[in-house]
Amino acid sequence: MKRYAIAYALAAGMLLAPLAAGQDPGTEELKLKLPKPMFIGTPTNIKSANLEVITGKPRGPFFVPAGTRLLSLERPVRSSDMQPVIGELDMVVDGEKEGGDGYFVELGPGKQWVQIDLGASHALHAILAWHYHTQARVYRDVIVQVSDDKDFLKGVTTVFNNDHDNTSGLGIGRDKEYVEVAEGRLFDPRGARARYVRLCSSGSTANDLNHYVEVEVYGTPVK
Ligand SMILES: [Ca+2]
Ligand SMILES: [Ca+2]
Repeated sequence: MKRYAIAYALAAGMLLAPLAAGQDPGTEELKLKLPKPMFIGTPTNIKSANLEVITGKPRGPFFVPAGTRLLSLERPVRSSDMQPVIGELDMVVDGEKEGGDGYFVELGPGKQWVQIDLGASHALHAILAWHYHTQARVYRDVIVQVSDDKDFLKGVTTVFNNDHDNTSGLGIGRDKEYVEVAEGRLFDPRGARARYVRLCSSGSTANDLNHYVEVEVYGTPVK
């Protein structure tokens, strides 16, 4: 076999590699390590004004550009509450996602945020958050923003906002509230470029405190 023939065969083989439904060429499925579910079944007793329809179905595959990797592991974390009620801020990015006591950081009452510094601007392709998944609850006013400005004063892209009545003052959100589950919530930043990722919340259906088990940010370097 001549060299160009081998090259042709390799190229053909790559083109013939099976693509999953809904997958674009040049993408791959985002592989996640998910924690054990802490409750079974579909919660029916949660009342909230802006709640999405609960299906109880798993998320299904999510595709990201080839070469996407986890950027947030053990990166520096800042917060509006630098002295958490329970736990430490570095628990947000320590890779531990299990439910239960000892795995979450608890921030003070009302509106609070955590912010992860990725060290450099990246093209972001997935942001996952686990607030608390030991019991079914809905966190209020969940807003996910990214920016190259550590103070989020300029160049801010809002990835998700379910503050439908603008209690946070960051603008009316069009997204729905959701019930926390073990697979976490995936937010799609659609390639937005940023160094910093900030997540806001304002208590939950359980109490007025704010919790994070883990946040994961996936992306690719900016060339
Ligand atoms: Ca953790
Ligand atoms: Ca609100």
